[in-house]
Amino acid sequence: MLTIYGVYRSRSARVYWMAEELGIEFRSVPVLQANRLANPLSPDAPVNTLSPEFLAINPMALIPAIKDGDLVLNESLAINLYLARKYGGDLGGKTVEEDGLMAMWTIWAVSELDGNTGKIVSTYDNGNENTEAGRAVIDVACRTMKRPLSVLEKQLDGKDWILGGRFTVVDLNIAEVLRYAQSETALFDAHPNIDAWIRRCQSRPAYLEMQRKRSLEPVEV
Ligand SMILES: N[C@@H](CCC(=O)N[C@@H](CS)C(=O)NCC(=O)O)C(=O)O
Repeated sequence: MLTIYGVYRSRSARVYWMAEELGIEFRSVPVLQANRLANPLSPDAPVNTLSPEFLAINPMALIPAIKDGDLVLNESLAINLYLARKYGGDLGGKTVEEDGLMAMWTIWAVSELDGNTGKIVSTYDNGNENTEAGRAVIDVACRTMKRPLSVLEKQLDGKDWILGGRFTVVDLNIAEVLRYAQSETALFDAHPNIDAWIRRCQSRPAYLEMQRKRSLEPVEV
């Protein structure tokens, strides 16, 4: 059975959403981010990204990670490409060409968006979105994403989904990366195709189920 290491309030949500889309049985092993704990190495700390048992799974000390049979993988979006290929049917590529496009869009999401959306979400999480310094971080992140977002906006012109005429792992991966910027509503107001598409992605039953489970997780630990 697939094992997912992580917590819903993290980039692991991407993998939990994928598992819900696939409808496969999975086991979730809670692993907290070490930076949410005052003393992650104390003997009574909950299992976290610096715990020796988790470092044996992912020496990068980051969630998510998965174990599927003998295979151990980390990197959320790569995990999803693997799950789509192995269990995904229409969620994965139907041809080698589609596989190529899925790899391209996913690597694009990591290299052009993820660092910036990560800065936006952490500025909001730290309550700094209205401070001068926080605003400056958000503005730079939004400016840096201008061209990539205009490319995605064009790609979605007249289309419900990014490629293949159906919802695929690429929609899921990019929607999850962009979710971290969703508090910055002006960004989405300026890109109506992206705005409509991300709402379509986020109204899927599997997404709502992931969010339901996420809402059961404590915000503070
Ligand atoms: N590129 C990695 C990034 C993973 C990552 O940054 N994970 C964060 C949680 S969202 C983490 O584990 N942080 C550990 C910590 O902050 O202590 C991926 O997409 O899987």
